[in-house]
Amino acid sequence: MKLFNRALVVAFTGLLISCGGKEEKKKDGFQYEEGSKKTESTTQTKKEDGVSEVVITGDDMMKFNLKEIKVKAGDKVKLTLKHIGKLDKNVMGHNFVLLAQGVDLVDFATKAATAKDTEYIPEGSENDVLAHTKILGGGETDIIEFEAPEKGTYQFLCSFPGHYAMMQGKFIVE
Ligand SMILES: [Cu+2]
Repeated sequence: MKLFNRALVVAFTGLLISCGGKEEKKKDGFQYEEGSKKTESTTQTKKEDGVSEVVITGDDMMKFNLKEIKVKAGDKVKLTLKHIGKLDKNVMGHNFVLLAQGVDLVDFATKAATAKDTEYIPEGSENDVLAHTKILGGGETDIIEFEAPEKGTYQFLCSFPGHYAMMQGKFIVE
């Protein structure tokens, strides 16, 4: 019985060590994904001369690869959205919408869902949206540049109808 317990402890420790090893690989904070593994991920930014570069992908499973994006205050943000799926934008369209602080994400997404003619950015929402890409279908990419807003935590989402529940995250300026 004692021996059995010991074996368990060893096995468990091994598990911890292997998990730790995996984390290690991400420590530069910049991980390239080519549709292989899914990430729960934290951030994908890189700083170069006052530019915070962000690459975020959306797929046919209605998912962004990032849940959290971090950029530096005062930087220009260069954000690339890639749709790595195959489905058409009328079926599985994705965009990236960064909301101003204090804007309710669900309220916004509900309004946006009926704004097909303006690519799901509701008319009159200029003050609610800090930045957004166009709607993309499978294989498409859009790149946008904007000034990082002031320090704080913001929310981002895909405003294609029904996607916000799965496709949202935090945009942190620090
Ligand atoms: Cu979407």
